[in-house]
Amino acid sequence: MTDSPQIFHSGFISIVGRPNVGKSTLLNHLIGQKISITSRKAQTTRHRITGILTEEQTQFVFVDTPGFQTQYLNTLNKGLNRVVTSSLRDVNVVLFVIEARHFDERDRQVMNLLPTSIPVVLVINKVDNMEHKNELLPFIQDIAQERHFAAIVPVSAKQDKQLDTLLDAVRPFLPEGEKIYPEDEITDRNERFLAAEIVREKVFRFTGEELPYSVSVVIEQFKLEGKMRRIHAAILVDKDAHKAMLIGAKGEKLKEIGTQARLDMEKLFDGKVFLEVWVKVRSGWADSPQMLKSLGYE
Ligand SMILES: Nc1nc2c(ncn2[C@@H]2O[C@H](COP(=O)(O)OP(=O)(O)OP(=O)(O)O)[C@@H](O)[C@H]2O)c(=O)[nH]1
Ligand SMILES: [Mg+2]
Repeated sequence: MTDSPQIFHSGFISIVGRPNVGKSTLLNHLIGQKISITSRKAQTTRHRITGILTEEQTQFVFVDTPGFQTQYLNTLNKGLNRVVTSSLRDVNVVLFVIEARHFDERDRQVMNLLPTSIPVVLVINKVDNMEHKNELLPFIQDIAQERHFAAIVPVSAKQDKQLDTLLDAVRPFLPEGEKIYPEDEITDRNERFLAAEIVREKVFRFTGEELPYSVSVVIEQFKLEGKMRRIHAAILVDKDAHKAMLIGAKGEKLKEIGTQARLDMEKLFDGKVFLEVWVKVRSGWADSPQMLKSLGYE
C-alpha cells in the first residue's frame, strides 16, 4: 500500500490596519526575519512587502501594507492608500490589525474598506501592553458587534505570543495549491530595495518627529564583490535645514545611521557590507508623481 500524496495549501494574506498598530512587526515575527521596517512613529511602511512562510504542507504569503492614511492626503499618502486597497483584491484572507484597548474612528474607516467576500481575521495586537487582562474579553465583545470576523486572535507580535494560534486561524482559508514561491524564499523584494528600507528605518530611529516623513532613500550603487556588498545610498530630503538635521554635529548622526544600517544589512544579507550614505536635497519629492514613480511607489 502506498501513502496518499500530501495535499499542499497556499495563499495570500493581506495585513491591513491604521498606522502604527504593529503590522510590520507582525509580518517580521510571523516569518522570523526582519524584512519590513518598523518604528515607534506612524507611517513607517510605504510599500507593499511580501513575507513568505513555508511549512511542510502550507505556504503563507503575507502582504504587509502601509498604515491606512486618513489625514494629510498629499500625493504620497493617496498612493499609500491605493497600495492598501489594491492589496485587498485577490487575497484569500485579510488580517485586520488593531491595538488592544484602542478602537477608534481611524480603525473603523479601515474596517469599512474590508471586503465582505473574503474572510477577515481580527488581530488584536500589543496585548502585552494590557495591564488588566480581564479587560480583553469586553473589548473583544464590543468589536465583535461591529462586523463579522472569521476569527478573533489576541497576540503580541513583539513577544511572539499567540502567533501559532493566528496561523491556525488562517490555515483553513488557504486553498489547495502549489507553492507560490520557492520554499527558501522569505520575500519577493530584492536586496536593493531592502537596503534602501533599512537606511530609511534608521532615519526614523535617529531623527526627531517631523523629519522622517520628508525623507526618501535611493540606492545609487549596489555591487556584489565576491561575498561583499558595496552599497551607496542617498537620502533625499525636502529642505537644506533637513539635510543639516540629518547630518548632525560633526556628521555624527549620519555616521550612526550608516553604522546601524550596515549592521542590519549584514545580518539580513548574511555577508559583509561596505556602505556609504549621502544626503541630497530634492524639494517636493512627496508631492511629485514623477519623483514618486522613480522611487518605486506604485
Ligand atoms: N508593546 C508592543 N509593541 C509593539 C508590538 N508590535 C509592534 N509594536 C510596536 O509598535 C510600533 C509600531 O510598529 P510597526 O510594526 O512599525 O507598526 P505598523 O503598523 O507597521 O506601522 P506603519 O507602517 O507606520 O503603518 C513599534 O514601536 C513596535 O515596536 C507588540 O506586540 N507589543
Ligand atoms: Mg509598517
